Formats: sequence, structure tokens, C-alpha cells
Amino acid sequence: MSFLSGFIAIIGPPNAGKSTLLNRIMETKVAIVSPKPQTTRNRIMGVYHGDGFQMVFIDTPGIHRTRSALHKSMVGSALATLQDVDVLVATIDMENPDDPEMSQVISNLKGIKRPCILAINKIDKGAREQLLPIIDSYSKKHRFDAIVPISAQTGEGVEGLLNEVKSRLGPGPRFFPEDMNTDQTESFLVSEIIREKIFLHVRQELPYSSAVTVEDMTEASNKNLLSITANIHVETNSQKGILIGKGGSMIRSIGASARKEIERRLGVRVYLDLKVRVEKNWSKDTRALKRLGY
Ligand SMILES: Nc1nc2c(ncn2[C@@H]2O[C@H](COP(=O)(O)OP(=O)(O)OP(=O)(O)O)[C@@H](O)[C@H]2O)c(=O)[nH]1
Ligand SMILES: [Mg+2]
Repeated sequence: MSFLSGFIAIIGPPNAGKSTLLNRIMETKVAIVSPKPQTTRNRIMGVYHGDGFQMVFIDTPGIHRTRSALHKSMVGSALATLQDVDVLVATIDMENPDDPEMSQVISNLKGIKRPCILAINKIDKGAREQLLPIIDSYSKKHRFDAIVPISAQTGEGVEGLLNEVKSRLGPGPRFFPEDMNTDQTESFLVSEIIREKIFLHVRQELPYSSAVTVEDMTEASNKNLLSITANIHVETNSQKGILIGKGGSMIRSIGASARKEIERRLGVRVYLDLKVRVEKNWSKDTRALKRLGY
């Protein structure tokens, strides 16, 4: 039998659980996750290696109607992915089946000839009897090749979803070596971990005005210590004040939880220096967006 492989996009409205699904498939944390919508801003790759096959999953930013330059760039990168892959997995939250953003997702699927599987996520939270009407209504909205109820959180149904994907792979090369599970650089990973902690620690809108860049990563080889300097870019002075917090309490707790996770993920001791910088209206300025990685 020939080797099977393909690229698979995980798409859907914000907060549907796309990144959680990628992490579940990979059995390790590849993408950051938060309870707030629009957490993911870039495409995140996870390479799933199997016996005789390779599935390259691409987690994407949530598709939504938007005006801001940052969100346009996010949605643009999700939509561009639709054209580049072999199989699509559209994800919805079963507790939010009428998500208005889903109509935009479906209208973008209409012109795409690739197989598309619908994953109805978060079944651990919803009532089972609600599943059938959701399946019924979505099978009328689009000609999905399969509809699979799953819980990305508990893993229920995910193996079945993987089998549905696998059965739609064609013969192809091993795109990536077996020891590679993502294409993220260490500095991107570090910036994402810091961004996740901002999403988890700071309430309201501030995470949407924050971007993280890594200025320097230097390893002191004799000490097994990685020294990291990173910038958190916000848009106003008052946001800077909130992010630093009373007597520096907020930035300290963001730094402490980011440092712990970076140490765990990279397997080295870390010294993390976070600087907060004001960059007026960066999320609306296309040149600033490019500089910040979007
Ligand atoms: N109960 C439950 N919660 C889930 C499940 N999957 C994801 N979540 C939660 O839903 C929230 C959003 O998850 P993400 O994985 O960040 O969602 P996303 O689709 O990647 O969101 P964006 O990147 O913002 O578009 C988080 O709080 C997750 O813990 C699930 O199967 N069950
Ligand atoms: Mg995400």
C-alpha cells in the first residue's frame, strides 16, 4: 500500500475549540487556548504521524465579520488556508449551534471542492438530545462529507474524526520528518505562551490590543539558563498601566505563569524579562501589523 498524506485545515468561528482540537490530536500543546474568542492569530501547524500515513493539521484563526486591520489579517490567513489543503474540518460549538459567524464559514465553503467534515464540538457540555437537531440542520446548510460529534476537551469522538480524515487522504509523500511535530520557532512559541497568559490574566478588551515580540533569547550554556527579553505592545498608556498593575503585580503574575510554561515546554530554566511598550493603534496599522508578525 502506498504512503498516505495530506494537509487538513481546522476552520470555524472564533471560540469553537479549533486549537483545543489540534492539541488533542497532537496529544501535546501546540496552540494556545483561551476562553475568549479570537485567541489564535496565525496559522499553527501540527504534524500527526501514523503508521503508513502523515496528516498535517493547520489550526486557523476564527472566521468572523470584521473591520479592523488585525482581524482582517487573521480572517484572511484562515480563508487562504481553505485553498491550500486537501481536507477541511469545520468546527462548531454545540452550545452555540446558531453562531452567526458560521454562515460566513459556510458561504466560504461553497466554492471549495475538497472534502469537508463537520466536527460538532464540546459534546461534554451539551445535552445528547440536542445533537440530532444540530446534525439535521447542518446537513441541510451544506453538503458535508461527514458530521462527527466530538469533545476536543475529553477526546471523545476524536479518533472517529481522525478516521474520517484518514479515509480521505490520497497517496503522497512524508512531508515532514518523524521527529517534527510543528513548524513553530522557539521564539514564536515563547511569544504565543506570553500572549496566552495575557488572555488568561487580563480581563475585557486589553488582550485584543496586545501583541508580543521576543527581543532576545540567549542561552548561558554552562548554567542551563535561557535568558529571554520580550516586549508586550499595547495601544495606549492606560492599557500599559493596567497590564503592569498595582506595584507591578499584573505583569509579575503574567511573567511567572509564562516562565513556568516556557520552562516546561523547552526543558530549560528560564529568566524572563517582560517590557511593556506603547505603540499607538498598532492593530489598525498594516505596517505595524507586519512588524509584529501579522
Ligand atoms: N467543555 C469544553 N470546552 C472546550 C472544548 N473545546 C474547547 N473548549 C473550550 O473553549 C474555549 C475556546 O477554545 P479554543 O481552542 O481556544 O477555541 P478556538 O476555536 O481555537 O478559538 P479562536 O482561536 O479564538 O478562534 C476554551 O476555553 C476551551 O477550553 C470541549 O470539547 N469541551
Ligand atoms: Mg484558536
